[in-house]
Amino acid sequence: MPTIYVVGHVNPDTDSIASAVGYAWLLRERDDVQAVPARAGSLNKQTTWVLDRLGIKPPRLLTDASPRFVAVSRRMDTVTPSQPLRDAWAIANRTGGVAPVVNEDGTPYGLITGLSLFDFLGRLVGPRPKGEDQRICDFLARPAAEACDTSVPRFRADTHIRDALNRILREEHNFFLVVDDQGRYHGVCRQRDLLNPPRLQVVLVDHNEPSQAIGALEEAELLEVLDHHRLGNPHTRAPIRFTVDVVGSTSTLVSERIAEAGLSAPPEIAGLLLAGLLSDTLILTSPTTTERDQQAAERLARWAFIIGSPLEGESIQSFGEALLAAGAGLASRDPDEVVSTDLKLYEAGGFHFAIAQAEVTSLVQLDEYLEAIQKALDELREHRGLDFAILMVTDVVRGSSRLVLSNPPEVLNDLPYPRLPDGTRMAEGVVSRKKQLLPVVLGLLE
Ligand SMILES: [Mn+2]
Repeated sequence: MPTIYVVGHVNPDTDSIASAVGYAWLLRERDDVQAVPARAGSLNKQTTWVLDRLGIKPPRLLTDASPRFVAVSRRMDTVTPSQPLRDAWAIANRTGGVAPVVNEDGTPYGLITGLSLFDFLGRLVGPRPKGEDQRICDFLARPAAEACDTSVPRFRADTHIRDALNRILREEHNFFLVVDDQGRYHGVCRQRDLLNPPRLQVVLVDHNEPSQAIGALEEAELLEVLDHHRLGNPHTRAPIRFTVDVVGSTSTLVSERIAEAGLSAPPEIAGLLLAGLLSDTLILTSPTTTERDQQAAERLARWAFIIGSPLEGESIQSFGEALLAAGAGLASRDPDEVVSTDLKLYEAGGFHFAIAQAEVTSLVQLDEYLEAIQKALDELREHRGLDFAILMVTDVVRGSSRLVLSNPPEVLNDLPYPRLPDGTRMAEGVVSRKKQLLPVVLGLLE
């Protein structure tokens, strides 16, 4: 059964991780498929805190969808160089003609193939007709090493096939050895599998724009999208399940799907989904919050706060406040981290730009760090080749933001937020990048 990766956007936030974990759980539970959650980057402070609080392991890192050697490597049985050729023969009979020879330390010695065997026979018999008198059983008793092709190219399991394609095409070999990062035997792969590797099966949650997705998404087989953002979706070859709904979090959509299937999430997963929901909606106060988010929060709380669970004794409010506090603040993170942790890239009106968001419990904090943060934002813009960048510093307690801008184009002079003496802009009542700031910026650019 192929693995289905459920993955959120790059610079993952809590909703992105929670919905990946929750939806992968639902796919396994409801559809009996091998779905695993993945993350498209390193975890932020808030998500790290909540995973720790719930005792959930971070999902595996998946930064791109381009197939690697591991996808086509087959772990065939092996012989040591000193084992008799007879043993290799037995293996080759089962593998379709090849037998890997592996040293005692786990590194590959080489490969026995039909060609290497004929080569060995040729050397054994030689030009002397008498050589032909040898008995088959003597021949099979010789060490496997003697009939082995030691020039078979080796590739690391985590190497992208795409990057090795030129070499593969130039090589005369039909089989290649795959090794792990220590150079130890991992398996054998066939040339024809390398030329047509299986596509990674991917479900996207909490985003649908390729610019926010893992790399080489076009090389994946996209199965489904489950999201609550504006459309910017990639083309697909076949029809897929595509859900973009106007709710406060993707975790809300996942919890609705779980309920629709007549299931209830285990307390830890319910707690994580609740965290995703409360994080995205700032404890159900953001203007993105809908009636469905309220209902989903109550349902998730019912599943998550049961006696004996890690969140026993919590309420939606107490858990939400602890969650937001865990990710907030500028003091404990260096400025590069503040401007890049929750960063989204966009393209509009001929501009490439980024909007980052950082949460604080008081906007006064910004004054102390403004200079360093402005510098980090300028560097980020330059480094990524962007036309401009905006950092939203959001006060999650009072529900307002201040905007730090880097190289804003002239059209952004018309932003409807008063300019403060330090050059930042005060956006009263603005907490949502998606629903409040982004539409305003797009409106000015287009
Ligand atoms: Mn979200």
